[in-house]
Amino acid sequence: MALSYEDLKVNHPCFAAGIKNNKGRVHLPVSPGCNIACNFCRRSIKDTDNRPGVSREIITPEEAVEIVRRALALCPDITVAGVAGPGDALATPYALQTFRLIRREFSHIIKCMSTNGLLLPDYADEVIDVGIDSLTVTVNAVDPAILARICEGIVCHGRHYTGTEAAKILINNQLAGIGKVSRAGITVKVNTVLIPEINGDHVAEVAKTVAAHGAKILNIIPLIPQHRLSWCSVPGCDLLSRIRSEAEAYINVFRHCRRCRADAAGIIGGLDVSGQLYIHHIKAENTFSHG
Ligand code: CLF
Ligand code: SF4
Repeated sequence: MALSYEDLKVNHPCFAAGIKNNKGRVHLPVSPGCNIACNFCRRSIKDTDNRPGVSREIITPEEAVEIVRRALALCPDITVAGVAGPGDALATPYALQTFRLIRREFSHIIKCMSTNGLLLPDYADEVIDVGIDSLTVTVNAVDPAILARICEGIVCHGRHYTGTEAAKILINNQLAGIGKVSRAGITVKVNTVLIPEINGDHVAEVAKTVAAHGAKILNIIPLIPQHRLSWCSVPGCDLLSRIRSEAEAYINVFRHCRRCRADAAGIIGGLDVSGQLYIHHIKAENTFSHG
């Protein structure tokens, strides 16, 4: 049985609407590939950038079990094992394989997964079956004309779609998937990347729509302008605060997001043990995480 939203508020660092709870998380970068093309996404393997989509390395599900063991020894306040990229958790089978192994070894840890939701209707039964406690779906618009400006295209069941055709499929699948896992008792968080020039006036509509489909909490993440959206502006504190307040009319709002890397580990905004866990490769910058 998945943990209740009330339990997650106390024990999961990203589900505490209001006061921070100072619990930790370890991200397991097991998901290299993606099946959609967000215009702001720039994934990379490096150790410098602090943003989603960046990881020092990609690990196997078996290696992930060992990483969780070491993370708990380094930071006993870690309560959550999460998969947040660097690609999409459902585009490859490794995230679900990882959670099956973790459930066997660490019965107490909260299992958290983040996805773009394209394949959620296909995999909802498996998500429920592996015992995911908290699921994040990134929904950047619920209007196909707006989403088509944020996401260039998708690949679904072997076919490539672009424009509003792609956006309609993605929105339908996200909302159907959110409904299905919510009805099974899994707490759903929605992440929305706030892009002032594109979806700034649309976030309240996203909040209203995802709440109606069962999502419990919304995390509005300010855009890091890069890749094909490098022309957009960084949302200011006033705008972010106003839009979070508007959304709060429909759904709980999470305000402590730190736009974690795909290999983040430790306390959000506090003790960081990721450098001691993921030491294999390259040097890097700060990027996008799915959390
Ligand atoms: Fe990781 Fe995301 Fe789970 Fe949290 S992060 S998969 S829900 S355990 Fe948290 Fe980081 Fe923000 Fe994500 S602060 S980027 S919301
Ligand atoms: Fe895929 Fe996430 Fe990048 Fe979008 S932001 S293209 S869903 S990895």
